[in-house]
Amino acid sequence: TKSLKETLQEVIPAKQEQLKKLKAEHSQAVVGEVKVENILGGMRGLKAMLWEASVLDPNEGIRFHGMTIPDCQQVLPPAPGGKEMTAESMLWLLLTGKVPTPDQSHQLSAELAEKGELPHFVTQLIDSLPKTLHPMTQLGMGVAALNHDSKFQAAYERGIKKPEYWTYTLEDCLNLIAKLPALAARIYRNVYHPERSLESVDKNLDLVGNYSNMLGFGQNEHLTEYLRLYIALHGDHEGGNASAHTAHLVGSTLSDPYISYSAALFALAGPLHGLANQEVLRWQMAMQKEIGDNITHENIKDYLWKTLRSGQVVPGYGHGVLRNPDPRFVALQEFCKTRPELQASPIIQLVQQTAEIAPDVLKEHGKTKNPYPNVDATSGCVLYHYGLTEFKYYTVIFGVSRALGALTQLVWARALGLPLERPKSYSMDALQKLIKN
Ligand code: NMX
Ligand code: MLT
Repeated sequence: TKSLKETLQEVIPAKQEQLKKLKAEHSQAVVGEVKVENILGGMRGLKAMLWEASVLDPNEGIRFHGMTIPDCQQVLPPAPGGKEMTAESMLWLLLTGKVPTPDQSHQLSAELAEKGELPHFVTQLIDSLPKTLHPMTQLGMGVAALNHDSKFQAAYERGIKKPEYWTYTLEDCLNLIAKLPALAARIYRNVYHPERSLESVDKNLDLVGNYSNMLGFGQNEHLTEYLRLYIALHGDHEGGNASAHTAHLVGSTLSDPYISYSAALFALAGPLHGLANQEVLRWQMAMQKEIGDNITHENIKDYLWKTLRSGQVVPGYGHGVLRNPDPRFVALQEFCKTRPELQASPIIQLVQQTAEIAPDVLKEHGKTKNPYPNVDATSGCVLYHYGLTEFKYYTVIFGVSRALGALTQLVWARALGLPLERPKSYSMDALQKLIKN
């Protein structure tokens, strides 16, 4: 059985060749134009980044190396005894473009579990932080601190050559992904359950099996399976989303993967991006409190209008690229349908009812280009139902997941020798001059 590194070694030369050819034969080809609206509008729609592992279609959603979510659910190996694809099999696909065998996926699980414990100084650092510090800030700090042991940084200081960059980057990326469950679970324990002891990494479990176990939910196989699906699905969403883009930008300076991904986590921690999943639960609970037991179509509609009239966004709705319901939302909703206890859950029912009503309200409101739910509209309610109720923690789980895609691209950026990212900016005066010319 070929290892992940051996598989990558095999696929890299063809990709390097493809890049060389693109540069040699098509450097001057035009694939779009830059309008003033792109510059003023957060670069929305601008075709300006190379990103290998996934491409987002506005109507049909994400494809990982050409595969839809249902395709992945069909072919990516689950954990022993489980049904949902594992984080490891998604990582393998993202990195190599190939579907791993169950053996390869389990080998990767074993490799990650082997590297999964945190260095002592990081546990000390995390334990010293106030419980009131947001879990995402703690996660970003812990990830940044792990760069103490960066192999890439040490090798760069020694003076390695460019073709060697990717191997050290890969080593750092795998080390980081391996340690994220212990780090994220420690933050959860410290902030919400300081009385609990923490499980150590079990060498026989997959990454998410370990994460669930360390969070204290190891006995709940349904929640563990949900987390597997959640973490695989949130892994990558092409390159332009704020967190992935941040990792790419920072990584392009040859910052090591730890500090590059730490920066990405702070982009994820904004309410227009990953923090929306925390906001959705907070908002749905406030809705439930206001409506009480009398949950009707009209009451939900009124609450949606109240939110919009107060000038706030409806969290979990809209998207920078998507123009249809997010297929990740659909896949997580399908998970709810397979289990009677989830279908009977009041919070899950409320999320479902809201998703039926909100698009029409948002269309009538007339501002958002996409009135449909994104993944954050539903990702938290299953966690809540199964007892992971501390929604300020939810973005941390997204942060554990997004490492799969953002770090994959760091490996590819180094393997392809991609340059420092440095777009051109203009002041309004300079832009006006440019328009006149
Ligand atoms: N509720 C109310 N207004 C909205 C919403 C919404 N859910 N979505 C967009 N709008 C408004 C938006 O604020 C903007 O208003 P204005 O012209 O006054 O600035 C207008 O509609 C046009 O925005 P769009 O071009 O449709 O959206 P954009 O690409 O700028 O932003 C989001 C995309 C996702 C930031 C935006 O839809 C939003 O704020 N959604 C709510 C927060 C959310 O769910 N974020 C999670 C995204 C997914 N993720 O995990 O990262
Ligand atoms: C994501 O998963 O990163 C979000 O859906 C936001 C995006 O793609 O812009």
